[in-house]
Amino acid sequence: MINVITYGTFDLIHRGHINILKRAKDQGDFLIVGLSTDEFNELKNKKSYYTYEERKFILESIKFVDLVIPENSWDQKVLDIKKFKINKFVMGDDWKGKFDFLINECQVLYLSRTENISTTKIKEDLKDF
Ligand code: C2G
Repeated sequence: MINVITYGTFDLIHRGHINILKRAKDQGDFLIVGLSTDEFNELKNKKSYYTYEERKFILESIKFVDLVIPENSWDQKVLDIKKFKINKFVMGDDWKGKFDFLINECQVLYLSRTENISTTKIKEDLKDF
């Protein structure tokens, strides 16, 4: 049983999010998503349209996702990896290198981001809609 984990805000779910979730799940058997809480989003200087509960509800309905846990801080990843016996940590390659310190705990994979889509782009495009 290969356990995979990834983290993010996943606001206004789009094909870029689905792509990373699908490919993360393809890396193993069980995918855990550390979902940024509204409070942690503030620390990330991110404001999400949907609340944590709404984003959690949406993520839990995605077939690639097996478990959603709250992401409250930058420092919880090592504990999460130990707690959930994680074998692979996956992030989009906009984070390349940023989580290499996890290499002592599990495999660290950065997968290519999906081009031409982002929550920011969606918000911008909707302004002119
Ligand atoms: N992503 C992607 N392609 C896009 C947009 C996002 O592959 N076009 C990926 C990101 O690389 C990330 C995941 O989708 O791996 C979630 O993206 P965000 O919700 O923007 O998450 P982020 O703010 O990067 O938070 O501790 C890690 C942070 O919580 C990551």
